[in-house]
Amino acid sequence: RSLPSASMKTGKQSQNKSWPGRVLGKWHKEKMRQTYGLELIASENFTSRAVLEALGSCMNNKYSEGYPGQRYYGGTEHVDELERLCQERALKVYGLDPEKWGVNVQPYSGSPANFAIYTAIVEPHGRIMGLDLPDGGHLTHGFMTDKKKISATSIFFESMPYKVNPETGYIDYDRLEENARLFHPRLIIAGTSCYSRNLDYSRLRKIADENGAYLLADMAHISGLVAAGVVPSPFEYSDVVSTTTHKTLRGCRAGVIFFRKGVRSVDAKTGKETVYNLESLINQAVFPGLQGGPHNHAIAGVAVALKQALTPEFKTYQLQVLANCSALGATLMEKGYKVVTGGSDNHLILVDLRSNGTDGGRAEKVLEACAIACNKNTCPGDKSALRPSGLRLGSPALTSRGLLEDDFHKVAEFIHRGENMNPKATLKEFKDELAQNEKYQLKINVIRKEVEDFAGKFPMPGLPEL
Ligand code: DSN
Repeated sequence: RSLPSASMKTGKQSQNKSWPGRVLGKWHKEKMRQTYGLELIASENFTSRAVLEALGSCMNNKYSEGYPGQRYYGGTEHVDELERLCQERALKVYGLDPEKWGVNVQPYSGSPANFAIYTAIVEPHGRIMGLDLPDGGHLTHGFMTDKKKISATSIFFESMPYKVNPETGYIDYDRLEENARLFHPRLIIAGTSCYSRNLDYSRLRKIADENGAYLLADMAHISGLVAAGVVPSPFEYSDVVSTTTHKTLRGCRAGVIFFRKGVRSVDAKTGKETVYNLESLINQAVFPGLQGGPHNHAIAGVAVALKQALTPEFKTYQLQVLANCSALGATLMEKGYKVVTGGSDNHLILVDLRSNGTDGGRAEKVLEACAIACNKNTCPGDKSALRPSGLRLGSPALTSRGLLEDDFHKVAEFIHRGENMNPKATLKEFKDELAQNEKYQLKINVIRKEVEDFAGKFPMPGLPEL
């Protein structure tokens, strides 16, 4: 594949001759951007044609508030079958015994899934502890600043974050343990949005138990890696597990909640058993608590993705995601970049640009101009979330296009060349230069053209034109 009319200034990509006679709409341009660019956003992926066909199916048309067998609408016999199939596959993919685990496949995405869990098991203004957003946590894990409660999860619940050690970049479990003893959380969240190391679920379970807290694992980023068994699974240690389905899992955008059933604990003295009641609490919180009709087309897409996750090819893919991420990190470190924690156990790395004299905002924009998509991110110890020092880079999407380690060495070269374009400039200086200096534009366009030629050689999963 080549992009004959590549020009970032005119957007002439939309006139590509390979789609003759079409009035190309916005999504065609987006398809071109995805095909001829390098997608390194760690939370993104390219889903399969089968998933997109399920997502675009007549399942979109059906209302079915309620759960299989207990709906508020008629004509639900097929969506009942679909939802049950999706539930069965979700349990099977993670090797869960249906006697001990249940699953809700209706959440619209990860944020509503997490809010439903809090609604179910944390009373209003109950206490939660999650990894702070600037340290690699997610908004929905209770994010707030000293000035403002940002996420609704910090408005309706009391949030005390835990942090990474700013020197090492690893989670400071000792401090979390100490703070939990003072804060007495109802829920501890083991989940990340930008953390390149495996979590110590056993330690988190111990801290939760000491405080009588539930442990929620939000495995959204790593759920594909967990499904393939290539990173540690959170299920053994967790009471509840949430995930999105479109990141490493490679499905369509949706959310899933797994919850424990059966005995929660046995009193050492009396032998009295306490039983989980998460099933009814969580199902009620999702519907009718927070959502209306389930998105049956999304449930269909998830069911297809889960079937794919059961194949040997899926495991090969996930192993390649890990290998590619290591290759990317290693090449960047060879070129003198600082990678937080010195590497990665999973699908992402965080590059700390402070020693390069630049920041993540400028770096993101330079790379965007070179057709490389990634995102700025705070690094451990950053003082301002508005001017983060790092870049988050992930391997799942490009691995779905068939790139291997050697290709990721080339991707690292492209990143390095882009970053070397006026590296000390601020974001504003870079934007001014790009807007006003024709020679500078030409230099960027040379890199962009090479990136487009390189990226265009790899196949793109999904529907051919859309
Ligand atoms: N916004 C996603 C991410 O980029 O990590 C998480 O929901």
